Amino acid sequence: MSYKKILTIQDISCVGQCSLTVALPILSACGMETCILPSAILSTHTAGFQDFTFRDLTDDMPNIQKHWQKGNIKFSAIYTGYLGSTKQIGYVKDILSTMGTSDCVRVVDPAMADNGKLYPAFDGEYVEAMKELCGSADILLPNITEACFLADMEYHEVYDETYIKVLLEKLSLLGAKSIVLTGVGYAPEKTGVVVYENGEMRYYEHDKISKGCHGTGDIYASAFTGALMNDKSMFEAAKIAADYTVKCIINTQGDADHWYGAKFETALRDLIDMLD
Ligand code: PXL
Repeated sequence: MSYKKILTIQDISCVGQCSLTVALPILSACGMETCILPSAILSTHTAGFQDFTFRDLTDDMPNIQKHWQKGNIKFSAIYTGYLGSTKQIGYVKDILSTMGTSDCVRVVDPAMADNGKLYPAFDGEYVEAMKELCGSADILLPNITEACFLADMEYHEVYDETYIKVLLEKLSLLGAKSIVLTGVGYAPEKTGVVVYENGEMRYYEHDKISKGCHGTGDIYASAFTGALMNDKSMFEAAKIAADYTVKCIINTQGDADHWYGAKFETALRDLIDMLD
């Protein structure tokens, strides 16, 4: 594997183990030079903490991009997550189209919703803008809730393979080359991930840990991107990221004080072993 430079664009939640505080260490552990573009700075994430602060960094983005362009800085991969505003999505779209090397891989995690609901900061206008960003993705990485918002399909808790197939077909019309759909389970005690490539679905199923954790979408997307940039196939990367995320959840279970995130640091050694 050659040494690669990745850019990840998402928020800094100062406390809460999500977004950049997760992506930066995981991608570094995967052997990548990891550059960041913070979309916003929050005192904590928005899922369960009250009265968090929020500084939107939308207006800083064009100048940061211009500076990089002057220095001819390019990235082998660009991975986007939780963004700061609808206007910012336009800037991020431009960064995706101009800041990559000729073989750049663009991974878009449309981090905006879970469990059938949008996160508090987002609305229908944001969803419409996110649909546009999906068209710039080589790989789109939604959970089922996000996929439903993006494909204008009703969210169901219980579904079958036909529902997932229709969801992926509709989603692919937004223009992403491939889709990795997370949190897909056809039995109560199981979950997994569907990799949709060239119209074909491949499923990796694993045990569902009854109590999920906040931030696992970011852990998954970071590990997936890190594995992919280690020359793993999309399916192998999806599997490694799933196994790593499960390990993080297992290592967090049983600690009631740690309700806000997953102890992903405790399993970094396992992730590195999986890449070997
Ligand atoms: O993990 C997704 C995420 C990222 N960033 C912020 C969030 C959330 C989920 O709620 O609130 C600020």
